[in-house]
Amino acid sequence: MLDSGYWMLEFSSRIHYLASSIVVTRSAMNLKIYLKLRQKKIDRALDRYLPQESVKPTTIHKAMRYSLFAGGKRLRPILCLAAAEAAGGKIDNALPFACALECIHTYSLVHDDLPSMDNDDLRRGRPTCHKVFGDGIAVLAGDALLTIAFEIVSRAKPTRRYDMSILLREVAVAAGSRRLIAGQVADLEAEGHQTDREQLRYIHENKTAAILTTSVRLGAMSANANPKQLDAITKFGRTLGLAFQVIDDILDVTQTSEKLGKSAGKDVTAKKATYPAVIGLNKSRAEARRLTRQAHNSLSIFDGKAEALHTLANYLLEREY
Ligand code: GRG
Repeated sequence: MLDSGYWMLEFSSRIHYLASSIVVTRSAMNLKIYLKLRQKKIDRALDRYLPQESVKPTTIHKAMRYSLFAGGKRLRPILCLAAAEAAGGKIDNALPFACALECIHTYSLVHDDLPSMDNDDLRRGRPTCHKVFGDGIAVLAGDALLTIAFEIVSRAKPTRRYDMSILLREVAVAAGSRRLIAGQVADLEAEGHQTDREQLRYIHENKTAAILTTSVRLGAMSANANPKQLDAITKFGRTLGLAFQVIDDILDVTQTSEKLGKSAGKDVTAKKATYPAVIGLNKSRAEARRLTRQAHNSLSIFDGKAEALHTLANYLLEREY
C-alpha cells in the first residue's frame, strides 16, 4: 500500500498543476479581453478622426476606411497606449498618436501590396486595397492615410517637455526616407540577392522597428516622460520591433495564409531577405527570444506600471509557438 506521504505529495502537485493552469488560462483570457477593449477604443477614435465614406470624393474615403477597418491587430496603437501608462500618463492623451501611427502603418501596407512593390492579393484576411479599388485609388488612399496622420497628431496635447514641433518631427522622421522608407528601399533592393546579417538588421530596424519604436516613444512623450524613461522606452521599442520582424519572418514560413490573413510563403518565393533564409529557423527562434528578453530588461526602471508592455512583448513572441 502506498503511504499517506505519497498521496499528500500527489494531491498537492495536482492542486498546484490545476492552480497554475487556471492562472495561465485566466491571464490568457485577461489578455484577450484587454486586447479587445483596447482595439475597440482605438477603432472608435479612428472612426471619429477619419472622414465618413459619404464625404466627397466618396471613393477615396471608402478605400481609406476599407483598409483601415479591415481587422488589423492594432499592435502599434496598443503599444503606444501601454507606453503612456508605463510613463505615468493617461491613455486618452496618447490616443491621437496611437491613431496616427495606425494610419501610417496601414498606408505602408496598402503601398507595399501594390503590383509595383510586393504585388499581394490578400491583406488582413481580405482582398488588398488595389484589388478592390484599382491601383490609382490604392496609391491615393495610402497617400491620404499618411497625410491624415499629421492632421491627427496636430490634435494632440503637447506637454512641457515635448511641444508640437517635436511631436510632428518624431512622426515625420520615422515615416520618412531615413527610416520606414529606407527600410522598404533596402528590402526591395535586397530581393534576389545574397544578404548578410548586417543588411538584414538594417532592413528590420527601419522597415519594422522604426514605426514600432515611434509608437512607444510618442506614448511616453504624451505622458511627459523624462529623458531616462524615454531612453528606456526607445530601447524597448527597438528590440521589440526587431523581435517582431524576426517572428513575422518565421510565421511566413511556418503558418498558412488563412491563419495569417496575408499570403504565406511569399518571402521564399520572392527571394526576400529574411532571418530564416539567412540563419535558419531554429537560430531565428533563438534570436527572437533573445531580443524579447532584451526588450523586457529595458523596462526595469518602470516597476509595475510597465506590466502591459511586458505582457504584450510575451504575447508577440508566443504568437508563433
Ligand atoms: C511602402 C513605405 C512603405 C513601407 C512598407 C510595412 C512595410 C513597409 C511592408 C509590409 C510588409 C512587412 C513585412 C512589413 C513589416 C512590418 C510588419 C510585419 C507588418 C505587419 O504588421 P502586423 O502584423 O499587421 O501588425 P496588422 O495587419 O495586424 O496591422
